[in-house]
Amino acid sequence: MKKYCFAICLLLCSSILFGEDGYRLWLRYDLIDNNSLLQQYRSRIAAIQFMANSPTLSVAKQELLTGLKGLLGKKITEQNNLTNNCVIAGTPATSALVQTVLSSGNFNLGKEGFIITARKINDKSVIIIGAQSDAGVLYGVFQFLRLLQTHQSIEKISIVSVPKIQNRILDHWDNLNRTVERGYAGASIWNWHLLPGYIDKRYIDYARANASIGINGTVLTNVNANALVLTKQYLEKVATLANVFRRYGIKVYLTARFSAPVEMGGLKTADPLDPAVQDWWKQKVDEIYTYIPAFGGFLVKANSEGQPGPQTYGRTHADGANMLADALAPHNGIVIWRAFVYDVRPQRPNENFDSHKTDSTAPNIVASDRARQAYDEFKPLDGKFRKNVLVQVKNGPIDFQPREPFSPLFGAMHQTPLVMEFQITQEYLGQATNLVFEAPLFKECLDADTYSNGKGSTVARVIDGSVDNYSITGIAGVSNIGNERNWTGHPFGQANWYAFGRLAWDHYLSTEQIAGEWLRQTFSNDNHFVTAAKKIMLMSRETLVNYMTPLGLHHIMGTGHHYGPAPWVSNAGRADWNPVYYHRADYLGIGFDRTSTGTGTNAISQYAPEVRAQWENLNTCDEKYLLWFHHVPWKFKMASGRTLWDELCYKYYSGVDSVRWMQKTWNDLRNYIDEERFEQVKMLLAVQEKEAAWWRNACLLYFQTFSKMPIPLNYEKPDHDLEYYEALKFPYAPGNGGL
Ligand code: BDP
Repeated sequence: MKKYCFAICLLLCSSILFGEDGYRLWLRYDLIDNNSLLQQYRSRIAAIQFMANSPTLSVAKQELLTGLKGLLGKKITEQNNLTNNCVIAGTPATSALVQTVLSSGNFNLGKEGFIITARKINDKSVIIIGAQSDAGVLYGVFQFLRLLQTHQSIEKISIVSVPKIQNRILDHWDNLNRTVERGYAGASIWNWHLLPGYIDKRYIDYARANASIGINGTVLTNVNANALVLTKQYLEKVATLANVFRRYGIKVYLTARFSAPVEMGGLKTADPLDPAVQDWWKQKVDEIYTYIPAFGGFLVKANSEGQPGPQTYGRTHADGANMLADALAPHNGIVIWRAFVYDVRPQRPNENFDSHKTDSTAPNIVASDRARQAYDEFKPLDGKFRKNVLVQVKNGPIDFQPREPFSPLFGAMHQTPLVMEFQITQEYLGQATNLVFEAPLFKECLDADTYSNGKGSTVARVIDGSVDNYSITGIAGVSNIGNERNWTGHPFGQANWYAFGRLAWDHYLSTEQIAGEWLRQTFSNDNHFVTAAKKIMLMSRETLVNYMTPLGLHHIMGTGHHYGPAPWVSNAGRADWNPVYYHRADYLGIGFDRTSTGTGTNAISQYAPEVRAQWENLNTCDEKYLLWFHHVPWKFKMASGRTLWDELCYKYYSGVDSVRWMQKTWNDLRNYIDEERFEQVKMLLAVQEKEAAWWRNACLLYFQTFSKMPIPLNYEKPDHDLEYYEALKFPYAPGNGGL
């Protein structure tokens, strides 16, 4: 009996320890399940030669040993001599062979690049993982393990990989009380209360995961900043995290609350031109570097959504950024100043649009197109920032919507390095219940041509510095990580963290490749599984656009928590927080006229002529952006031959149909992966199907009150009336800050 209990306990423990709960992310390193490949790998990788004389090389070596042991199912020995089938890893400083190989070619690896190459040296077959820096070796090791995990041939391997963008950063919107603004995966992983004494294993696994995809920076705190993090008590905690992360090549950044000199320094002002304020920041920055010698710098949200900033004192964004930049410059720190601003022209409190008006020429439209504001404010400041200031721009001109055209700022700032800001957390993309693979959204923006310096000036080439020769470059993703066991809530949320890192390293990678790699490492290398699951991933973003905001609609979600549809809302605190401000449905039609015609806001003029030409004409505008740029009559004839109203119905219905297709496809995959994650995804897809139908029904019933046209009869009927949807309330929807 005792024996029996013991066996059960063992079984339970091992399933708890080794169950597929998602904790291991894409770094599972399970035994290669293809026998002939396993034999090939085993014979090719008999030993390693790896002199690890630094913290970074030590973790790289440890990772290589752990990974190989798991994947090959045997302990790998270490060799100091050149032996056959050895993997040799290092820098010119730690390995003479690496030095010889690197100096034999013109590799330009820079600070972080690496090579992986199969060579014959003195008759011995070896694989070299070489880099100029320790971090480069670490990235090379992870790439090598990725090749094995995804079952690639390593026989004639020859890879040279160099990141295209220098600063590849995760932005955490984590508060010091461990709530996460727009976080849907539990509490913040930073356990401030237990820091600095207690180092949670998660910090190490977080760093490993980031390093494995090339992320080299982390902003620990919310852009809606709390000055407390700049106090000694918190800096000690930050220092502990920074120490853990440094060996993985990751720098720590903090958000700086602009009013900190008043709030914590006891000064009367935070005016950036006041010498006492400048001095306060200088001293504060010097102090930070005593705790965190490799501190990256500050991320700042100023004069936006109630945050303090230089305009509070009649100064410009450049004045504010430059003050902080001067304090950071002696330490090689940088300032990342956000362009997400829309406070400058405060609107009258009751300036709302009455969407039931019979004409669409409401007053103040021109003055208050939020889509224009970042450009209007920042374009005049181009050239006025210090060398160590970067301006961080959200991918679209409004706010991380399911689809937006790229922000016009990407084509406008020739003298200021721009950082791309993507939102990985799915605030507007179904939060943690919807399966949405974001790589297609990221790529759509990165591949868009700004024409800012002739054809081919893509957004990606602007931010990687090749269009305007920026000397510093950056890309940031707002994190979707929390303390849920699987990090991201939805198991497929991990793919978005992964995709962000991979694209930040190399924006030329295709969405197919990223999805495939991730699936193989995270679930299975079975080709049938990968092909089917990849299809689900690749269609998921367009599917979501269809059931939420097709044809260029945007910002029609619930107030505050942003959960679910609420196109009817017209009473939010500011005009431009209201869905009716954005869709402008009336009896004539629907959409926001941003053209240069009399009724338009002329936001379109912020783009290069070649870009405008794609969107300016109602009859030729890319239909993806039709209602973003035009107010379109309900009976307007679309490319499909349908009226606009029928097309809108068609899109909403096809969005829901696609989710059903995703469900069906997933159900067929039961036998290919573990029960645990299969069931999780299955349940979440069922939730997603309900939410998709809810979006469709609520939006169409509401817009129908203007179009007065029927939902075509061949479609299933909405299961409730409009009043029902309008009455739904979600007081404790997550991610909204409130406790
Ligand atoms: C909006 C979020 C808000 C953020 C803001 C920002 O709803 O919580 O503070 O973006 O980026 O989308 O600053």
